[in-house]
Amino acid sequence: MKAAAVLALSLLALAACGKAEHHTTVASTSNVNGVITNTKVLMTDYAMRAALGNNPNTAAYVTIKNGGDKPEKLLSAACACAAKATFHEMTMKDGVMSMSEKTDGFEIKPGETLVLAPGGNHIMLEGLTDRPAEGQTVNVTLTFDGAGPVTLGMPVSNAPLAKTGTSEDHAH
Ligand SMILES: [Cu+2]
Repeated sequence: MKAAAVLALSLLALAACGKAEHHTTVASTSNVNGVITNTKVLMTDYAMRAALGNNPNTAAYVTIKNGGDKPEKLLSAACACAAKATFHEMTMKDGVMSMSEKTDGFEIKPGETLVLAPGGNHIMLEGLTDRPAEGQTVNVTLTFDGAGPVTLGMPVSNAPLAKTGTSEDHAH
């Protein structure tokens, strides 16, 4: 799996950060070849779906690995492009998939990975004030209880993440 290779590289970066962790109490972020590293959380495969027709909403996606030794909670998301950003959870009940708002955020245990991806749980951007279009990059800020706020420049696509299933693009 190419994704595993990316993760291994990210973990090396994380290990390096960990050694210097006592020098700073503020989570530092850096953007290296599309992989956001932070002292505690690693974010990959992030993207936003382009606004479609007159649809007032769209969705954004990200994969988050907790590389720290304490649980992290993804508390909220925000985008200047939308009136409101919420988390939506897809649940299968009696063979029917339904979408509901997850108001208490997502907990990510140490070593675990939260996947927000097309067809599954996602960040819902409601009441678009600035309609994201294919090819743009739009900032989304995620706030964690431990790692603090991290802003991701999300590439906008009509088919988000469709070609990044193996993350090869992120590895160079
Ligand atoms: Cu939704």
